[in-house]
This record gives sequence, structure tokens and C-alpha cells, in this order.
Amino acid sequence: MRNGKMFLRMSRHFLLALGMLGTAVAEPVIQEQLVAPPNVPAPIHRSESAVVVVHLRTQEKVMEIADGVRYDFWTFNGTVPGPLIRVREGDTVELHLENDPHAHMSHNIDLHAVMGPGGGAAVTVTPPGHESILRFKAMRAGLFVYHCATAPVPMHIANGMYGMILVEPAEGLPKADEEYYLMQGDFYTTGAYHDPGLQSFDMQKLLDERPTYVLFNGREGSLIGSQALTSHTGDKVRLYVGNGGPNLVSSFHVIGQIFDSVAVEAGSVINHNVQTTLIPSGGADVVEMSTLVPGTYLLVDHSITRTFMKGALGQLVVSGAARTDLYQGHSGAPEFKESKLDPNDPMAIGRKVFTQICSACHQSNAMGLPGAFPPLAMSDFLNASPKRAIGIVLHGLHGKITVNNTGYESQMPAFGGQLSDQEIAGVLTFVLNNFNNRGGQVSADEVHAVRTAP
Ligand code: HEC
Ligand SMILES: [Cu+2]
Repeated sequence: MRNGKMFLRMSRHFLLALGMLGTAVAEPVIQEQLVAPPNVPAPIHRSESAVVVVHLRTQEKVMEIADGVRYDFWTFNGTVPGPLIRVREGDTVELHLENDPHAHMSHNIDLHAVMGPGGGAAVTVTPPGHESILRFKAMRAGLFVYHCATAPVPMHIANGMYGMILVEPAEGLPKADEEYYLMQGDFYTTGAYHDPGLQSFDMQKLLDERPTYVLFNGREGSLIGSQALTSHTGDKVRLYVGNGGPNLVSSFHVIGQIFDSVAVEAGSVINHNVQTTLIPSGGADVVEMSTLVPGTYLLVDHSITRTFMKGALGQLVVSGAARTDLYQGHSGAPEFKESKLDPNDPMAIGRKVFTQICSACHQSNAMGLPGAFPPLAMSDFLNASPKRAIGIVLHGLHGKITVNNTGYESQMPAFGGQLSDQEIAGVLTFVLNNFNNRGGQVSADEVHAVRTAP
């Protein structure tokens, strides 16, 4: 059986190779090294075309869609989106599509980089436990979506079956200091937003185009906290941003930033100084920016309900020297106590953590944002129990809470992986002693005790 399958594969391989004989001179054969999003394969430095062999495996897999919420995703290579494939214009892509033997149905692939009927879909229909091979020449440079095109197509896409292929122009791409890969997608669960446990797919919500979640990279919080994208002031950051859909068009925006350039719809028209760019469903944009001021920038869909009530939120954390010459302000709300603090002082550590992390959501004046982020200023919730706040920073928080008579039902990511005991002690001490809170101190030992509690 096993040998039979091997033989079949080899003979198909051989036939495909034969088919190319008429045209191809001996091109080098390269095995594509795939990496998981938001990472991107290394830039291409070849000056000749090659045959690039890519292995994708379709896999149905239960994963968290949000903290405490699980969903039966259908994936390419176990991630949403599937890995970014990176080839050079003129390369021949030999795509091996294998379907997990444990899958419940056939899957296939339509790549928008293919010029040929169905983009590869019809010739890659692959039942569980089988493999299909598609060879195509990447004729046009650009950033292209790929997705499963098995009926019902919207359902396969809604379950996470999409990714992108970057076809670099023959002359290569200009250098960027950081490159990241993200895709927006809309998800339809039977339960409401943040209903816990295993959620199933809701066909009626899909038909109504009424998603429960709108997410970057298939999971709420996938680009937040310890998983945030990072950069340094002055660096050129390039984002390969796609939209898997299946239904929504994204109004992609980075709060506090202007895109230096946008390859509109990932084509050859370059737009400059763009605030918000539209990314069609089944389309992509390449955006580049270089930040001037350090801090945390939020990646959002500026159809903003999706960001604050459905999960489409990511972070770009930028390090570098402060630029008060470019950005400075004084809010009328309760102020920080302005005092010179040495860098080993818990309050100095706390101020730094607060400005770099907490202020992105709770705002620099700690007043929060109505309907989304509760205030830390004069917070009865915080002042009632600073000990409880240790657990919140370590492990995150979701569910209904009431702060100063206002209800919030949102999600705070966990920071236990990113922040040390000393930093958490510092930030809580800092918050307690500023913004008209009641004062008090949280020690690193107390944080340690909560962290290691069973
Ligand atoms: C990505 C956004 C985000 C970031 C960053 C963030 N929080 Fe929160 N935080 C929230 C949300 C949302 C809630 C409310 C969660 C809910 O509704 O269950 C919350 C709730 C809280 C609460 C309890 C409610 C209150 O107002 O007293 C405290 C305390 C808190 N956060 C502290 C912090 C601290 C300290 C930091 C920085 C280390 C931080 N948060 C960073 C989003 C965030
Ligand atoms: Cu599929």
C-alpha cells in the first residue's frame, strides 16, 4: 500500500517533469523553507529562476480563537493564515498539497498568483490521506492570496483556509528592516463573542455576513503583548497584509502612524502618506512605514467596532529614544506626579511599563476608552483589591466587570510572559500612586507568589 502510493507519487512527479521538458533548461530545484506567521521567509537574492518546491498540508485542528474559546479551524500547515510562500517572478512553483489522513473532507487550493483556470483548484482536489501536485510558473510579481476552493467555499475560508504567496519582482524588493505577515479574517461562531468553550461554525451568521469575530491571524491577541510585532524608531517596517474574508473588506489602519507607502491592492501602483487602506476580501496590500516616536502602535480595522468589539487588534511595539520635539502633550485629566526617578526605582520601572504597554489601551491619562477599556484612574475596581490586579496583569482578564458604575465586557491579554515580577510590581505601584488612586505598594515578592500559585 505504502509502496504503491510512493510509486504513484514518483510517476506523477516524473510525468510532470516530462511535461516541462520542452521548455525548461535545467533550473536549480529549491525546497521552500516555510515559517509560521507573522514571520516571513528571507528575501530572495537569486538572479535566475528556479523550481521552488513547496509542501502544504491541509489540517483540521481545534485551536483557541480567543482566551478560553476554542474553534475547529481548517488550516494550511496548522496555522491561520497558512505560511507565506516566497518566490521570484519567473520561478516555477511545484506545490505539493497533502491532506491530513485524519481530515473529514477533501480540500484544494486556488492561488491568485496562478494564471490558469481555477488558479489550481480543480487539479488539487485532495481527499484525506492523499497528495496532489500543482506546477505553475509565477508570471507576475505581487502579493497574492491563496485559499481553499472546495464547496461550500465560504465555509472553508471562514474556517481559516487561506494564506498568501509573495512573488518578488525579478530585480528583488528594496530592503526593509523588519517584515511581517498578517491576514484579517471574519469568523462565525454559534456562541456570542467570548462565549467560552468549544464553539461551532454558524452557517446562518455566515449567510447574514454577521461575524462574531474579526481577527488578525486567526486568534484574538495573536499580535498583542509578548507576541506583538516589534521595531525600532527609524526602521523601515514592511507589512504584508492580506484579507482572507470570506466577507468583510478591511479598513486597515495603524493608530498613530501614517503609511509611507502602500502598494495599493498589492499591485504596482504605489500610494504615499496614507492613513487607512482598503484591503478587499481575497486581496492584499503591502504597507511600509517608519516610526519616529517610540511606543505602542495599534493595528486595527478602522471599521472600528470590529477592533474593539470583535477582536481585530494587534500591536507594533517600537523602541528608541523619546522625541518630545515631535510628540508631547498634557492631558487635562489627572496627571502623573512629575518627579525625577532613578532607573532602579520601582516607580520609574512602573512608569516605563505603563507608557510602553498599558497606555496603549488604558490611555496615557489612564482614563480608558468608553465601551472598550476601563479606566485605571480613580478605579474603584483596582483600589478595592490591588492583589487581584496582580492576577489580571499576569493572566489577562475577560468577562463582565464593573468599574466606576460602568460595565465592561472586553478582553485584556496576559502579560505574565512578557513582564518580570519586578515590572508588574512597578507598574501597579506606579498606577496606585498616580491618577488619583489610593496609593499603596505592590512588591515583586507578592507578584511572584501569585505567579507561582497553583
Ligand atoms: C490590549 C489592551 C490592554 C492593555 C495593553 C492592558 N490592558 Fe488592562 N484591561 C484591558 C481590558 C479590555 C480590561 C477589561 C477586561 C474585561 O472587560 O474583562 C482591562 C482591565 C484592567 C484592570 C481591571 C479593571 C480596572 O479598570 O481597574 C486593571 C487593573 C488593568 N487592566 C491593568 C492593566 C495594566 C497595569 C496594564 C499594563 C501592564 C494593562 N492593564 C494593559 C485592556 C488592556
Ligand atoms: Cu478546504
